[in-house]
Amino acid sequence: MTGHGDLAARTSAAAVLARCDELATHTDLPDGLIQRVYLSPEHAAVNALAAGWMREAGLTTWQDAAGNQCGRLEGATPGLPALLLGSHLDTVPSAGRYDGILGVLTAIAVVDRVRASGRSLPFALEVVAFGDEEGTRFGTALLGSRALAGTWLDAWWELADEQGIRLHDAFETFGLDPAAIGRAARTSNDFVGYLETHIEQGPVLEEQDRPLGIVSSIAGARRFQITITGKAGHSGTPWVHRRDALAGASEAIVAIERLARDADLIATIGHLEVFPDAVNVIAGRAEFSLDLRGRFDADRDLAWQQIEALLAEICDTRGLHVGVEQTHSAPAAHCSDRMRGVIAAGVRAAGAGTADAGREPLELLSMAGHDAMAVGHLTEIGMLFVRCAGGVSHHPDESVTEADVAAALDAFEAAVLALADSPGAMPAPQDPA
Ligand code: HGY
Ligand code: MN
Ligand code: MN
Repeated sequence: MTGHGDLAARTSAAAVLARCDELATHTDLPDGLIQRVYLSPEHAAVNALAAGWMREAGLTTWQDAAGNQCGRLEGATPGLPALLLGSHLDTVPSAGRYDGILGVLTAIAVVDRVRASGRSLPFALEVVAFGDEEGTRFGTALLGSRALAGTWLDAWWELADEQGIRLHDAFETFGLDPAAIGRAARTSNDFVGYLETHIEQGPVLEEQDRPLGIVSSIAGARRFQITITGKAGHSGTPWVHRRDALAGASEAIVAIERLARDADLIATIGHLEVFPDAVNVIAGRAEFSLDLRGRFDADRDLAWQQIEALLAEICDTRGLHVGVEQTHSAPAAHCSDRMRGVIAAGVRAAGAGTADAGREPLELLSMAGHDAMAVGHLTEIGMLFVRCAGGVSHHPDESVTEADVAAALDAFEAAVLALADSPGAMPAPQDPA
């Protein structure tokens, strides 16, 4: 097929969903489960696929110095600042197939549509497929988008994965030069803004019977590795002589959950490891992760101080020792009025003629973190949320409907054109935050 039919076939919701399915086959897990981590062979494979689809859409492509897959379509004149569109292609273990991936493919499809329409925009369009939004391999998140934002920390080179492979060495194995990481950094003058489409990863849109929503802000997250140390011993040891690290960690975990609920925050302990981990041995050491997030950083940080005091109290009472290492911190990010406005215009345009026509678009907080948090250091950010069944994410049951993806494609395209049509479509470059 050539011509418009070919374009429609490439930029339809069905085509985007088929590409999500193709990307899902690039995994390091068996039995149809999905895991794709930063700087892995699977990461290289999906970068190559995305690059091919970007080129089909008319973009010139490159892989940046951090392993992000990038593409660019010039605007009315060459060299203009770009509207950056994108999301991430890495996943959590046993992931769904839309978290991040839908945003990358929506961006490519919308650039394809704009190019084919012949519209010349007052800015270039760039698409980025970030390589490490989740941070599950090396512990700290947003590595790809922080490299692009110029906020990379050299201390990260010593981070190691479960096999003990350092980030520095993983870079070289992937074919990247750690010394060149600075070349991935862009400046505020390179962009007029950043727009990201992402599944909601929450139940609100479904509860409100809406296919799409506008993100108002993104909750800031801090992650910790907490180690409770006691004394391993025979399971027949009398109570008075026991210093049970797992019992102490368990009491702390339940207390952290209660404190977070009361403070309207979200706390997740997703990882727990016990040593020596035997049925008839008192645990000498328990290590667990804590992911703490909230709408406002100050509330989250106050809660963390309370959690530290609570850990000390539990350990004092039980004769245990506690060690804490912060592994990740990202401040809350607010979507700008301008970008929320163009996303709203897109949602209205997509809703025209449907049951959503005339309904004021819904704005909602994202408790999930996103690359937009890092890109917000450079330029204004906006996000379009897409309904996902039951709000389920970070799970194989993650799912979206073709109709909602079609609405998202139309809304995202309309948002890009709304920015192009807005007065002063090229906002003054922002000073880095
Ligand atoms: O952790 C998060 O919220 C995101 O899915 N990485
Ligand atoms: Mn995720
Ligand atoms: Mn994501």
